[in-house]
Amino acid sequence: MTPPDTPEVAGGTAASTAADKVPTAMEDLPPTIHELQDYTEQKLRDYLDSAEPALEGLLESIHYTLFSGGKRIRPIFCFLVGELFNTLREKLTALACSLEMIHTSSLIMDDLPHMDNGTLRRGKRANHLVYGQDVASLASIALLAKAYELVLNDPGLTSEKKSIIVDKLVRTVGMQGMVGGQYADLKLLNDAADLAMLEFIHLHKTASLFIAAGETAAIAGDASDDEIRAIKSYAGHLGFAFQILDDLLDAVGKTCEVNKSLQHDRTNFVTLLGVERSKQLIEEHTGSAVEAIEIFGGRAARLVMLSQLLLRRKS
Ligand code: GRG
Repeated sequence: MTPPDTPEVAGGTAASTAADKVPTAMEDLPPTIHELQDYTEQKLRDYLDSAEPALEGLLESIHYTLFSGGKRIRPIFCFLVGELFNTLREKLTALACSLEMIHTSSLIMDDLPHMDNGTLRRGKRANHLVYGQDVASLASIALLAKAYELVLNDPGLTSEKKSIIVDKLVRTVGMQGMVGGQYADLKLLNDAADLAMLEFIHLHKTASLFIAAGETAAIAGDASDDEIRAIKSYAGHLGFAFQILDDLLDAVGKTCEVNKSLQHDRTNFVTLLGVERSKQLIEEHTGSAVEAIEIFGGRAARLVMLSQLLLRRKS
């Protein structure tokens, strides 16, 4: 199955450095997914550690959403891609946290009344309902700025890689990416609710950050162009499967299970295609994602596992 064209991205891969490779001894077996979540959580806390006392309220608003039980899927994906290229975890830490900050920034903004007007996120009141729209907006922007800052100040990446990676992240957030997808969702969907429009929206709103996570992690790991293409294809299919399942959970889930505001009145894959076809599409995209990484053989086992985990998620 072919995913729609990926959003425009710039730059290429940088040259390899053998010093960045991890040993492959048995005692260095890859950590579990749960451990990657904990690691990400701790590093996010470290990165946000020091703040001007006067800004305590802003920091509290940031913490409120950043540490409210997110699944950390994008950082996990980033680390698993790193494992594929034997990249030291430390070398991907800033990038992984940056991806989670971008994601969190988008959730806070998405919930604002003039956007999706969400009131519940991860079983808690939306950020703006606790801290006000003014503070929530600033928290969203601060997280975005912090995300770029992390990568730009990462001592583990060369200047060339920093600039390639930040360029990709900026484009992923901007008009060619999440902002463009959100605009289409808010302003175009109701007048042109067909499959092509829906695919455009979800490619830009959701899949683009998955693609960026995989691509930037692969670049940091000195992957070849073919390898990067394979990872991007996997990520695009994964992003679509993820979003269609999100729509399915929206359609058939209960608020108490999904833990966020449900969008029953919105056009989505399920309202357009029905429950059965949506389930089929999730399976198809997951299958295509796995196919895309066949070039890595058994080394990609944990990415295959990730796609299966996401297929079975309930929230
Ligand atoms: C400020 C970055 C930024 C973008 C502005 C608001 C906006 C444009 C885009 C909205 C993007 C958005 C919220 C897409 C939905 C993606 C999605 C399916 C989120 C749910 O992801 P999970 O399940 O969430 O990984 P958790 O709660 O586990 O973190």
